Amino acid sequence: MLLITRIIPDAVLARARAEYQTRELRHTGPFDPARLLSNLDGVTAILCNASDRFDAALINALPAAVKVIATYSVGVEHIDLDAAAARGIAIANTPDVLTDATAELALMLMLMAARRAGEGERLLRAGQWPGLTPTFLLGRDVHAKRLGIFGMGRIGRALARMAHGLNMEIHYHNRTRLPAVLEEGAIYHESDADFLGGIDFLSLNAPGGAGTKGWLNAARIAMLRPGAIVVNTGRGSIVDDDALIAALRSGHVAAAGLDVFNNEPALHPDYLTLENAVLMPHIGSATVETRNAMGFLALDGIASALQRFDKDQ
Ligand code: 8YV
Repeated sequence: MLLITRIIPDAVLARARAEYQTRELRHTGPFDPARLLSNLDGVTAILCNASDRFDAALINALPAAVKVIATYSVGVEHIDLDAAAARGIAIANTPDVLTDATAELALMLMLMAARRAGEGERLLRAGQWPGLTPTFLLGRDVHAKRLGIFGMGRIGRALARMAHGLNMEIHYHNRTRLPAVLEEGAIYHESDADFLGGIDFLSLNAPGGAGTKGWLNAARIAMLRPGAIVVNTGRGSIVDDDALIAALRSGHVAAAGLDVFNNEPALHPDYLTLENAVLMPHIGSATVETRNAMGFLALDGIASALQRFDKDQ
């Protein structure tokens, strides 16, 4: 039996029901481990979401029959991988199929933040457009500017390719330098200061977890050029919210485009007071095509894991 924690696209649910007996929690809001644990009789596979935290305590409480947890996400920092490995529980995620959709959203946030699109829309809807003047709602050019990508993985590289279309110069900072074939001309910076001091836009595309938690802090924000624009479609945990909010208030960071937040969905309330923050509710991969593809890939991962388990019996 396949337990599905959240509401998933109809096409994916239809395939899941065709392939498995399903138990569908259709859970919304904060994850409820107790509810999950009380619904696991007969379950061999779980399809969860990035907002469902499978810590060691929960994984150790799972019945022996559970052989695979598939997450409807590329990120896996919500799952204790060591605990799953110790239990012999396979983990499947959904890489690649969401790369371009997420990169598109990062590009959208760069453009919206630079061109003050959120402010413009709010002004129009509030009936406060004063009409055309040469200085009304001036933003900043994006074309031919310097884009710095923190986390030059699949999504970061897809964003770089899209930014080339705007004649942007690409810089990046990674744990390790990429081979030239993957760099595609992007300029690698080993040091934070070199990286942050030479860019106009910073896009955060690194994964979450302990290795990147709080990376964009007050000290690194101070290394950015005055007027830099920050975009985050990676994980909210990368950002020190208080530091970014202070920089947005001072104008040192001219604008931010944020799709991910610490403590989602309870984002830091001060973001809501900032006209120069463009805010999206974690919709990086949220297109019909991409979420279907993610679901099908997750089901493929479940099938592969169960086949491996049966073969090993
Ligand atoms: C998920 C995400 O797709 O893929 C990830 O890591 O953060 C999101 O794009 C989303 O959590 C699915 O509901």
